[in-house]
Amino acid sequence: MRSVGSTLADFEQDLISNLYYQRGTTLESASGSDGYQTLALTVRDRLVERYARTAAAHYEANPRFVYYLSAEYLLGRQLGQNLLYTDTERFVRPIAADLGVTLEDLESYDVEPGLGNGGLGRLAACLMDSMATLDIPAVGYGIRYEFGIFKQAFRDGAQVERPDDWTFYGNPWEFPAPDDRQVVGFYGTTAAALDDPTGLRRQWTPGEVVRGEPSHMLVPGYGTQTVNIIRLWQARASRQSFDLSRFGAGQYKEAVEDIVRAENISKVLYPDDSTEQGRELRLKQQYFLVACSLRDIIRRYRLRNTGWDAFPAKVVIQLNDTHPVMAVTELMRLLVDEYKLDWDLAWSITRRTFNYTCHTLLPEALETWPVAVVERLLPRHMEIIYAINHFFLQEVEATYPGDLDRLRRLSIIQEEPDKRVRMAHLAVVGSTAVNGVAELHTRLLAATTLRDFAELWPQKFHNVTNGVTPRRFVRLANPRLSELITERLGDESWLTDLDRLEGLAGVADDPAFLERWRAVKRANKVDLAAHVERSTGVVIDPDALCDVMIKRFHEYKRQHLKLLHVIMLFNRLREHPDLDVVPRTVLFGGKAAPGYHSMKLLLRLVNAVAETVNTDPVVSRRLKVVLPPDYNVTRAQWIIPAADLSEQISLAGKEASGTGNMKLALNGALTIGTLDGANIEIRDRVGADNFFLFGLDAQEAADLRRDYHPRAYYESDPDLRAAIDTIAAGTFAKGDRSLFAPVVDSMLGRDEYLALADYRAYLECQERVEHAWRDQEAWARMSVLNSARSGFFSSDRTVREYCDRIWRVEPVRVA
Ligand code: OAK
Repeated sequence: MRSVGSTLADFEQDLISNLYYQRGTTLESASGSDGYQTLALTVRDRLVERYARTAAAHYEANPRFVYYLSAEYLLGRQLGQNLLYTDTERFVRPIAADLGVTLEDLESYDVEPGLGNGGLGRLAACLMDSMATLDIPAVGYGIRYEFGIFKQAFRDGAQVERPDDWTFYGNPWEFPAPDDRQVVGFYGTTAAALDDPTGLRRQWTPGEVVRGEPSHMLVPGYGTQTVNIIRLWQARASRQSFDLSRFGAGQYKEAVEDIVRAENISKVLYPDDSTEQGRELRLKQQYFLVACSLRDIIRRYRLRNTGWDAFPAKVVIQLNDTHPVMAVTELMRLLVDEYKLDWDLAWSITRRTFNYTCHTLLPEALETWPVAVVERLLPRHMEIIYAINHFFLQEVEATYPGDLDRLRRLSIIQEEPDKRVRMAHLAVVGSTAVNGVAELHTRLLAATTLRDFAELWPQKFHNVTNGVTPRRFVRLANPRLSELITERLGDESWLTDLDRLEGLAGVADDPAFLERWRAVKRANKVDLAAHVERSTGVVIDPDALCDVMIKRFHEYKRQHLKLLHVIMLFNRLREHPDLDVVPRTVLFGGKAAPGYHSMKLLLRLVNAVAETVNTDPVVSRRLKVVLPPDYNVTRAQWIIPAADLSEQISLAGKEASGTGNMKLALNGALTIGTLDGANIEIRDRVGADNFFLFGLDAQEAADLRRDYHPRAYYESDPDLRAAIDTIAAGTFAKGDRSLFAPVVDSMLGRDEYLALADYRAYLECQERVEHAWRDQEAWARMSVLNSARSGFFSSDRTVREYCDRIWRVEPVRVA
């Protein structure tokens, strides 16, 4: 086999050849898109070679593999990453310059695969990156949604959702693997298996069958030869689905009905679940992912192993939250019904194979499925769930004889008010290890949400604090800072050993270094200003404090608390035009779920406040508010390097971890935050002096919630009252008092997440921020210390902890 060369000349040669033979065009007639696709293919060739060597090394070593099952992956753009990981950017810049284009022009064609909603999906991508970097044999499994997370646009300030047709121009980064397709069944009936006296083995005859077709994306490690893959499944109708006779009879719609139904399964990321059909489709998606992936895992296992005894030694499956939890029942079904293992052995294998990561504390985010729906869609799986539950409750009964209430609380089946399957319970029962994603989160899981389980099986519960990949979120996002760090530390080894950032602490008092640190931040802010102007038309001042709140819009995250602060500043500046306040740009970024009406209204209010603030001749000299549309991984990479202040202001006890908080701290933003999620661990590390803490802690919040009267805060705090009254008066709606009335009503009525209770503390904390900002050198020092002491938040550390404590896997070096 011809191998790709490593010189500039080889690279150039391959570009020409790919342009001709893959794109079928010439230099003279190539479009911008041809240029991008050609470059992508040429870089990809370099990865393919490593992938082939990785596959060979893995085959040879027959190691224990990590299989990561996740309904979401937010990978971000691939071109920049793959240029970095193949060290070919140095070739591309001069070649592009010769051709009169820039690398940035070419990158603008690189479409980010938006196969996730937020934190959980991005974490999956960071962990995959770190696994490859640490040479851990791993495969990620997911769904190849035809339409990813919707594109957010604003019409009259209101969010409108546009479909994300991310593969419209083709995706050069994936390889279809039709030979590895799988067949998946749904619906149908079950019957007793004739050869099984226990009644535990049964036979399922599905009523509908679809194909799962895989393609894979390459996941290279940084500074190593390993290239792992993420295998994404797309649903296709089985080949018999096209009804030729109907088509011939002119019944065109009916002829393709089955095809449409099958292909709807992977049509869109999390379809609207506010209708019965929508909910069933979601469960169908989950099972589709699980069924295809497990068959593939077994296929891979059997390439090098026989029998089932070694299965849990060779296969560890990590469940990314509850979405893939049907895998527990599917593995049982495969082992018992299809491979004829007896129940106890199958159960022992299953339990030793799975682990479960929980990513939430919100009760409404804990999935449950109506028994009736599961029974219809997956009749055999429902029987298996009942059987698992039966044996599990026997175990509980033996431990706590006669404790009926505990049985009811622990049961996988919820009985009241309607019968439902509690997916988190199934996950815990079917797993060896269960982990939370930050220390506080794990503690609260064990004390509240999963308390009975933590009492029953304390040894099952672990904490693995999240992390982020420094390759994407420092090196790629912030090349200027990376260069300064590398120069200071002497080499680039910090990119795979992030604790080395501590070396920066030694120069945190060196005025010359601080000057350069500030110059980097300012240059990043100039870049961000250009992006903001392009996307919103608003001109922002690169010397203003860049105050960012970027995350999904959710009430518990409390974007409205930030907005109340903004409105207070607006009121003050209008009243006292000469007031000496720190110039500030408040940047929001984030989407609201299409059916989450209160948050969509809040987005609209943010836009309305932005419009009013930015067009006020007096106020806009010191304050700007922007909400660039369609926040995603690409935009995160533009915003994070420019941030001075990171808003992490969720109500304590609600944010499982947060990972944006880590990305921002690593890039030298100072955090203003509550004692929530990983904020606590960030503060512990960067030092209380370098972190702006405010607000109730989790215990205080839980106590206050029991008897809470938001109106009392409104009535006793003139600033708060003025801010809320400004909204109520229609100031941001051209005098219309009704448009934003629901926002006001929700704050004064329930204020579910205690924003009013934390308002005063937040304001005072923002005053401390202003005070600190006025001493730019001191601020820069705090900024350096934030980066220097955030090395712990590398996802490499996270993956090492999973490897040591949960997965017990060893690296396999690829030659
Ligand atoms: C999504 C769906 C269901 C349950 C949880 C999520 C989710 O995205 N959770 C987020 O996961 C991140 C990664 O662990 C955490 O950092 C966020 O705090 C959490 O909200």
